[in-house]
Amino acid sequence: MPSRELSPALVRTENMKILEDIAECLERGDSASLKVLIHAALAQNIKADDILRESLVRGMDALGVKFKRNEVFIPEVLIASRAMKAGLEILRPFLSEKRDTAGVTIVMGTVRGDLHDLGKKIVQAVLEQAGCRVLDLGVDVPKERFVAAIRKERPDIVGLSALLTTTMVYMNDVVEAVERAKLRKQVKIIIGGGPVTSSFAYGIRADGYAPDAFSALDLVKKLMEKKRRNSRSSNG
Ligand code: B1M
Repeated sequence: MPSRELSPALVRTENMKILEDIAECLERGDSASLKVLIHAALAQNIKADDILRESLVRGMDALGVKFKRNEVFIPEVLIASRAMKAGLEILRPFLSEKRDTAGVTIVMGTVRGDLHDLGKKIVQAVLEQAGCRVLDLGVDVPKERFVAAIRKERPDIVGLSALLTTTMVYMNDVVEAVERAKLRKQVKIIIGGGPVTSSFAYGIRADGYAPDAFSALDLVKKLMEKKRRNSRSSNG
């Protein structure tokens, strides 16, 4: 009797199909179908990390291309953004959990003038799932609020996000404000977002750049490990 188990190749094809369908729902802003399909994908044991990467982020990128070509407009993008947030909320508890950054406090915000927060929310969800305590300052955050949050919360890391070429330059203002407040030695500053690059990060004296949420987690681990090594060597 033939086995009723699907071959690995067929499983992969079925998984690809559902991931593509979720991305399409996102592009259409069809939250209801997107939620159903995400639950179905999880029930098929597709990893939440893969759904996030291959469906939600990919769908939003495809919409971004259409937005640039004037094939879709702000209302459609806003509806898709709402669908993305709904999808992220379903995935959040299932994102891979490696609690090796427990106890790390991170203050995050999208810098002044910039209202894009979907990427930041994904970074935040991945970091929280890994055990970090993340304090989200929201969007359009002026440098003074970052400085005040460092004084109040004494975070290990400050994370800045920007999606516009016109607002990424404000990250430099935040770094300078933290330096002027004489708080620079007590925090690491990491940056990310569409137009940002590692050479830009270097240029503004940030401690690192991450292109996506999972790389942000790796960067946080690397910086915290370095901090631990430095404090061990200065203590002994
Ligand atoms: Co805007 N927008 N938008 N938009 N928007 C972009 C960014 C754009 C590239 C579209 C385009 O032209 N192709 C373009 C910027 C061009 C540029 O500057 N080079 C653009 C523009 C022009 C604008 C407006 C000016 C449009 C207008 O009004 N005429 C306006 C500006 C408003 C403002 O901020 N002041 C505007 C408005 C909007 C909406 C409000 C409609 C909406 C935002 C809704 C929201 O966020 N709540 C929106 C959206 C959704 C987009 C696109 C389509 C998608 C962005 C997104 O959410 N991507 C975008 C096109 C695109 O990026 N393809 C576009 C999905 C998300 C998961 O990815 O944000 O890149 P991303 O985050 C990633 C990484 O970047 C990284 O990890 C995340 C997860 O993997 N990352 C970090 C992000 N932050 C990080 C921080 C880290 C580490 C990693 O450490 C701290």
